[in-house]
Amino acid sequence: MENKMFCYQCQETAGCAGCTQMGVCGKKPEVAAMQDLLVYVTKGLSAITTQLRAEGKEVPADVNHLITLNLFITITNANFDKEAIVERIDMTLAKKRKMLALTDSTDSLPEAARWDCKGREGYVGKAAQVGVLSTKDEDVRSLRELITYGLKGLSAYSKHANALLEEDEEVDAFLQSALAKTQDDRLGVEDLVALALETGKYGVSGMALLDKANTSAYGNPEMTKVNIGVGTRPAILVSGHDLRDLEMLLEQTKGTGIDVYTHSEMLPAHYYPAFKKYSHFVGNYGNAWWKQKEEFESFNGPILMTTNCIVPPKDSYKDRLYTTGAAGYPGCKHIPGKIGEEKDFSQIIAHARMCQPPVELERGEIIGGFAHNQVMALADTVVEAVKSGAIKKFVVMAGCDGRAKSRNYYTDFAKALPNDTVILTAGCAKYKYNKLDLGDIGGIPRVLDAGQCNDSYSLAVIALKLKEVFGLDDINDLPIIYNIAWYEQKAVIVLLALLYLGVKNIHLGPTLPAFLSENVAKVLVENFNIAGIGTVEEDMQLFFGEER
Ligand code: SF4
Ligand code: SF3
Repeated sequence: MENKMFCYQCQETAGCAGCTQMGVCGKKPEVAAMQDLLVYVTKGLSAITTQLRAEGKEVPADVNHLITLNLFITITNANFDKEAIVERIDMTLAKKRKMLALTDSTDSLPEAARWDCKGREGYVGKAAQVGVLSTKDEDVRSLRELITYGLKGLSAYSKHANALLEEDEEVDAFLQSALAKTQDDRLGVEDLVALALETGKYGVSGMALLDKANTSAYGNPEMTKVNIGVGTRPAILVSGHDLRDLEMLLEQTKGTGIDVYTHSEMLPAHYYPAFKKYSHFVGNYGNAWWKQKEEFESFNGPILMTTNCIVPPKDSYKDRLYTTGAAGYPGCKHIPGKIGEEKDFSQIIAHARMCQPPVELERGEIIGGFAHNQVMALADTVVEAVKSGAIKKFVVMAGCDGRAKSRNYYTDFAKALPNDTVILTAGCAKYKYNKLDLGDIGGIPRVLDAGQCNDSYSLAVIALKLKEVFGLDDINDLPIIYNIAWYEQKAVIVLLALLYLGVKNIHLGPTLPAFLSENVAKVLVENFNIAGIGTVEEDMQLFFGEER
């Protein structure tokens, strides 16, 4: 069958090879085409800004923001709205024209930088020529996409930091130069492997920037019990990763009689001191993103998606689904607002007033808030527990959740872990085991949730601190196992960041990325000993063989 599209950027890609007729995520071929073109023109603009920097000229912050938001929009499950994507292409071409006029010479710029189209008529034709498969060499294609996906994740994290008025020009300059390099046919496999690792370095900087932005705005996450039951008032559900959006909504709902709940990746907002002052910030409703069809239905009130992951909504609640920022869905209301602007959520609040309160799914509490600052505060207890042998191993199980049945592995793996192990987690992967009541070791919970996927940064900080405390030369000598679940491109930047920090022996599942060619996978295996997962039984034997 002829390809109607080609996308293999996420773990659920069709047949572990590529979505060619329609996305497993629900992305339609015409949306995929416009995403391909948006990435292409963004790479073109990045080549121009990279040259401008080389010529000693300044690149305005709004151009940096345009580039990061463009990439963020193309992340899995972020934006399904073709019209919104086409508008971004229009804006990017307009900006590209302006920036191009500022360069001294256009001779060394790639085609993507020079391509232009005044009307929209040429978009479809061009999109068909610039997709993933336009790079013919399989290994070069694999590395270009690995880097591009890492940069998409980095863009998402940068965008959240920018929303809190934190900038890192070095990160933006690298991001744009790396995007430009994915258009440079002179770069071969070796150069691109080095660039992938350098992307990991900036992944650490990007996550550090966001950590600084979040903690300076809202305080350091602290050990917190989060209610998973419901109240009696009508409410708004907030999902995604953008804490600034949540803050604005909490302020605007104060005293209105409307409650606010988190869903999926917004759960960690409860760990920040600044959000605890809102008595109408009731708790977390439901589980990870892929359960939203049932959970948004029973929530009854409006839902605000601040980022990915959106599942194409059922008609029964589509009119209650609102998007903002990078998120979008055709037919769903989008709340606008630029960096530094106050968004107006009054429509959502008015909508909530007409709705029934949420239906109870469960009762009780879950515990979290173990980002670097909180863990450092407990460092003495943790180190003592390791020295005494009460804690034998830490298992990093960060990353993503997803709908594939094979992900039940992570629940079974968590259940099968020896009682003297502690899980370190971040991202929506936690929903596979955060309600299992795995108990504690001398008061230290056996599941330590640092927060969102970007808070994997905290896990790296904790590992580096432990290395120092135990006087080790190599981070790989720590009693830490890495068994990471991935789904979308934010997990790619987290992975590249860990590789940059020198972490070896990472197990990645439930399947290895389809975008890794055989040779590129081999490079990762040879240099970093990356591996997939086996059965729970096999992996228990592998990790704990003699100790069990
Ligand atoms: Fe397929 Fe994933 Fe791409 Fe969606 S994002 S089209 S599921 S590979
Ligand atoms: Fe989840 Fe999409 Fe990746 Fe931020 S919300 S971790 S999957």
